Order: sequence, then structure tokens, then C-alpha cells
Amino acid sequence: MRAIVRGIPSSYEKGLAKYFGTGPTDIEDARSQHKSYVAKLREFGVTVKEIEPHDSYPDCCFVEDHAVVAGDSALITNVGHDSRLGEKAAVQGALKEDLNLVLMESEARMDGGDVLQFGKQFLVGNSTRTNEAGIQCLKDFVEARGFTMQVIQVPSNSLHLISICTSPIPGVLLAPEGWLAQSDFPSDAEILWIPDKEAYAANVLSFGKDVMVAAGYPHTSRLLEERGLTLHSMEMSQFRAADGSLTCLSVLYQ
Ligand code: CIR
Repeated sequence: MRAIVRGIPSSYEKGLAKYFGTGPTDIEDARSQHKSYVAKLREFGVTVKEIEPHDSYPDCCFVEDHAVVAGDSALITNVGHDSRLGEKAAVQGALKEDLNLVLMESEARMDGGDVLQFGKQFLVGNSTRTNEAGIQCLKDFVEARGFTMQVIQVPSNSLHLISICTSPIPGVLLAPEGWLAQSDFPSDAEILWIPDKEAYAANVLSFGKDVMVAAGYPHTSRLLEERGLTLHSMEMSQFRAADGSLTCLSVLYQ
């Protein structure tokens, strides 16, 4: 596996925050949490390419939002919040060395945080950051590569689809009770429901049986351990403060 990550700018405290967070409070702490995240990726054998942060973009560490990877290609998105559009060039520049890039039309908007690959299917959130034109672009992109796509309505109390739903094990989805319903998901998916108050813990990052989880969510951790997974607990407080989760901090590809 390979990954793109981007460090924490000095402006990070100005990062957007409206859902899980009320704004980052400590840049040095954020940098230290980011360092642990990158070290953990490397421990799993991921080759990590680090992009320099830029102070004009407080949210630039959340690189996931700029690209959706399918096989050897990446769809470069137009993120849904105007303040973040300028982050794209650096991510695009880094990915173009390794993947075939497809660009979105200008009216299409999408945050990569709304997209989850689930086997041969892509689940996409209809959210405040992702519009119909963006969803159509994604559909064309994934169908041309042999995948299907299913749209899921993101509840108004969540930034993105994968803020509240990821796949810890092939065929299995993790989601908080009361935020999404069984009928939202593919009919063949097994849903592991976590308590409403642990909703933030629904975003996990898996490398086979090794799974990165946010520290401090005991019920979710127990549920995953019962499935035979080895958990790697990550301190995420300064990312949660800016509505960011584990997956947001990297673009992963083969
Ligand atoms: C934002 O609101 O855009 C950032 N503060 C957080 C983005 C998190 N990204 C993600 O979930 N993929």
C-alpha cells in the first residue's frame, strides 16, 4: 500500500468545525497525533508520501477529501467547501506520479469523505459537501472501472458518510444506532451497530486484521475485538475537534 498525507499548518486552529468538534485547540498536540498516525501507517508497511502543509489552508491535513481511488485511477474531486478548494493542487500533484487521474467537471462538488469502497460497490453520501453532479461523476468513474454505486443520505448531524460508517472487515459495516438505518445499506451487508454516543468511533482504518481505532470508545473497541481484530488505538482529539477522523488524514492506494 501507498499513502499521501499532509501535515498540520500553523493556521490549523482556524479549521472548519461544526459537527463532532468545536475547533482545534493545540497545534503541537495535533502535530504529535499526526506523527503517530503516520508512524502507524509505516508500521503496517505503507509507503507514505508527505506533502508540506500550507498556512493558507487550515484544513489541508484532511487529504482524503480530494481524491477517490478505484484501482489504478483516482477521481480528483472539487471539495464542497470553497475555503478548501485550493488544497487540491498539491494532492493532485502528488498523486499524478502514481495514478491515472480523472478530474471532475466544475459544477460537481464532492468530498472524498463521502465515499466508501465496499467490495465491488462504492457507497456515496449525499451530504452538504457532495451534490448530484458530483455523485453522477463518481458513478461514471466507478462504473467505467467495473464497480457499482449506491447513494446513502447523510443525516444532517454528520459532516460525511464515512464520519459515521466504515468497513472494518470485508462485508461488514460499522455504524452508530439512530444515525443510519439497516435499509440505507446494501442488502447483503452485515451491520455492526455501535451506541449513538460512540458515533465518532464508526470511522476505523483497516489493514487486514489490524485496525486503527480512535482512542476512548470502549464499547466499539470491545465489539471489534470480539470479531478477532487487533486494535491500534489512536489519540484523535485534535482531529475530532475539526470534524476529522482516521480515514480523512490519508489517501490510500496500491
Ligand atoms: C472540514 O470541515 O472540511 C474539515 N474540518 C474536516 C474534514 C474531514 N474530512 C473527512 O472526514 N474526510
